[in-house]
Amino acid sequence: LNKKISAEIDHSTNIDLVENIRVHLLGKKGELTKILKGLKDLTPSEKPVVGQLANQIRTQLEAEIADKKNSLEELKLNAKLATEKIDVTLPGRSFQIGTKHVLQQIQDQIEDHFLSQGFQVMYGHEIETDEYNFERMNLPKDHPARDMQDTFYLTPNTLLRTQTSAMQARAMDQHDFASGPLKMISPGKVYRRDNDDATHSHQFHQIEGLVVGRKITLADLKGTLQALTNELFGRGHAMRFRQSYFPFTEPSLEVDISWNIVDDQTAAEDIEWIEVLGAGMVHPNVLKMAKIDSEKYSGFAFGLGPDRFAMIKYGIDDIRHFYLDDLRFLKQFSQVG
Ligand code: FA5
Repeated sequence: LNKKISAEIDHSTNIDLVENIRVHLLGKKGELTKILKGLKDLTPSEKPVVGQLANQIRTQLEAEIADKKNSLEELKLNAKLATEKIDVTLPGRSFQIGTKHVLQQIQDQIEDHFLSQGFQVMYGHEIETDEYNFERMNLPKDHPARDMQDTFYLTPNTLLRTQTSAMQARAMDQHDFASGPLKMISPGKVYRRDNDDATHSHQFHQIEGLVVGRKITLADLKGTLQALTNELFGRGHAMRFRQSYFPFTEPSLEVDISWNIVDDQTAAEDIEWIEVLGAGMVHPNVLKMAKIDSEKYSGFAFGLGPDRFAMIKYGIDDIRHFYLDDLRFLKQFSQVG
């Protein structure tokens, strides 16, 4: 029996077979177990002989089974390690890392500039009420100047904001003037039913600026805008102020920046201008609607188009490039900013 089983154990190729043998032999109804149980029926002289032999066989076979199990476990582990082997010399897989969109980079630069000048940054809502987008900006329901900004209405009183100026009144409502002047910028997306072309998009960005305090003048506005453009473009691009009209500012002006680099020698007709922002002194009606005493306080405001700033800064001739998600275009800006 013991030789036969030894051979069986030796030939077993997996742990289940070895376990089977163990159960057949040493389990509750196993052959050896039966012999051991049968000892009690033997004669006193047979008992010690058979008992000793059976126990010896049991010890031997148990050891063989344990050895076999160990070696089979080891084989299994080695096979597993072989298939899961990692070749650390293989080159790694590279991941595509996204970069900040060029428009976000320009917005960050402008925010940083104004933060350094003591302005706070306020983010508004793309869905606005007619009240804040128009009425509080001195544009009552039937005002003809509403046509200047063709609007996407959602309901008769809610719309996709056409200008970040909608944040002016919200900022004035929130500010405690006893604590000092209000100085804020408000960047974000705006929407208009404009026909898309090289310099117009139906969805674009604006950054509103608003300063309200004592003795704020047009000179402060000009200085603020000059400081921004100097920092953003260096001094090679010329800047000009033109008289304009907005219902919420008086006087109003628009600012153009030269597309090309110019100096004192450049002839006026060789300068290519692009309009980048509207601005002016806050209209007394706008202050009044915010319950601010227009005798005591004055302010300036501007609304600039960062998309156009980016076009000038990086020499991009078509605004639509920003919105087409062409990676060949976008990847060019992975290193700047
Ligand atoms: C306004 O939206 C005024 N809210 C600006 C303002 C604010 C004036 C505060 C006075 C005081 P305007 O419609 O001109 O104005 O737009 C301002 C700037 O947004 C433009 O100079 C231009 O840079 C940009 N812009 C306007 N329309 C588009 C468009 N369709 N696509 C891309 N940029 C545009």
